[in-house]
Amino acid sequence: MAGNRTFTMIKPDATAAGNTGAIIQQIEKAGFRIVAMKKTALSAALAGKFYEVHKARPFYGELTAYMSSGTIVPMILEKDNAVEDFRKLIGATDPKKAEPGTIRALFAKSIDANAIHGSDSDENAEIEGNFFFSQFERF
Ligand code: 3AN
Repeated sequence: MAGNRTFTMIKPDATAAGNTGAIIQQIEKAGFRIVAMKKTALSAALAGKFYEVHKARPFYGELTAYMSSGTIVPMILEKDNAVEDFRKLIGATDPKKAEPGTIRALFAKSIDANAIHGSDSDENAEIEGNFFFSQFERF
């Protein structure tokens, strides 16, 4: 059965462009409830840890450097069928291929600076949410 929580983070390109509020509005309008949220930044080492599953990919160095280049807004979100519905809302990894109206089509600059992250499974949503939030930060 699909779970009802996912994890997201608004990436440095989107926070720097002043799109944090507009993106949160799209998320809430789509029916997601914000369970936890904060503004923070990752060191290169912590970004490396977060993206450890991509360690073997050619873009790993670029990705971790980029993700530690500015502020991010991580969130835990709740809705039925959260992981799948959220990935539909954000659109394809490459904004050029993202459906019109999706968050990446609207706000992403490139395949690496692509505005927002969305967990790809219930299991990863749990792991990623736990990476950023303690039980006392969830409401
Ligand atoms: P998604 O975030 O859509 O699940 P993944 O899991 O394939 O995409 O990739 C994780 C992150 O790595 C992406 N959000 C993007 O920032 C970056 N990335 C993916 N593919 C590339 C690529 N070919 N070149 C540069 N960065 C990439």
